[in-house]
Amino acid sequence: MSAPRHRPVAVLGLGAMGRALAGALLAAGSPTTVWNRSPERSAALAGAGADVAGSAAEAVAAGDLVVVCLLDDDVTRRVLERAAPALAGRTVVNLTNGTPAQAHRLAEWVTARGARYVDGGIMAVPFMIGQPGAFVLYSGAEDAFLDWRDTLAAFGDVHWLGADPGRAAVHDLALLAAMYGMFGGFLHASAMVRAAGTPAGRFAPMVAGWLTAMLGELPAMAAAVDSGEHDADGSSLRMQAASFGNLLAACRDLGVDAGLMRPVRDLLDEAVARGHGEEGLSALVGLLRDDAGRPA
Ligand code: FVH
Repeated sequence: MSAPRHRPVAVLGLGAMGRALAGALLAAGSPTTVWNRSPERSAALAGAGADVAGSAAEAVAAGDLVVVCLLDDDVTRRVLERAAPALAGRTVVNLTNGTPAQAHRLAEWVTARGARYVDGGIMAVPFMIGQPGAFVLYSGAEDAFLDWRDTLAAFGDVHWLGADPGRAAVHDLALLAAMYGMFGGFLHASAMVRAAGTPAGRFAPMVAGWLTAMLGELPAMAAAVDSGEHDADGSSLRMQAASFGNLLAACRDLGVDAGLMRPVRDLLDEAVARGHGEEGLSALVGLLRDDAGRPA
């Protein structure tokens, strides 16, 4: 059974995201206490009904749920250390971007202080918080998550990923990798057409149409990645490796740095050299490995 709403919540960190989170909690009716290193950032939230704490420890003491959204793991750890004596009995939901290893370490540290730990990854930018399309990934202490699920829904759709506290972080970072691939591709493409005289604004709808069509390929590509059956479906890696050279040559001619594209060329060439030339693009996943040679 889910717990009643409107229990007291504390928000540590009032950067662009922390302010959006605190605003969403207030709008949903949660009594909210906020703390930030630079106190001036709390003014608008105070006007919207937030209590402003003078220290992180004071804020933690005021909230049954403590939502943390700070710059990074180092800052989070330092802020929570200052509030450590107040942590027992509370639930910490850490929405600061971090790695799975950081989530594991913090979960252990928070749990050792008598609190429950849920790690989260926010898949939204600040203006999207509380709006359709925003979602947040969670993993860690399931009882704590279920206890606070309705309150957390103020931020956006909730996605539970299980008891391993690192799972939210790895999915968050993987989704960011997909996003940077897309935006990096768009910026590279824009540099090319701008060098040829087309403004990015005129080009963007063309990119949107193309990427939307390509998005339709994702389910089949995912099935290929999972099964290891990399059918070319008319677009072999051999063909793509041959035409990719044109992309790099055109960049040279246009005076556009091809730094974002060269790793793709290298992967295509390596795949062909290893005998995967008649397979499809999904086969590249088998070549993604770290320096120690561990496969993706
Ligand atoms: N904004 C976004 O688009 C993304 C969306 C997805 C999630 N990320 C992550 O959210 C964390 C916070 O991001 P943010 O956008 O709020 O970041 P800033 O506006 O830069 O605010 C940073 C807050 O951290 C505080 N802070 C920094 N250093 C310290 C410190 N040494 N001691 C105490 N607090 C510190 C800072 O305080 P102040 O500068 O206002 O005093 C802000 O509260 C982040 O992990 C994103 O990756 C956002």
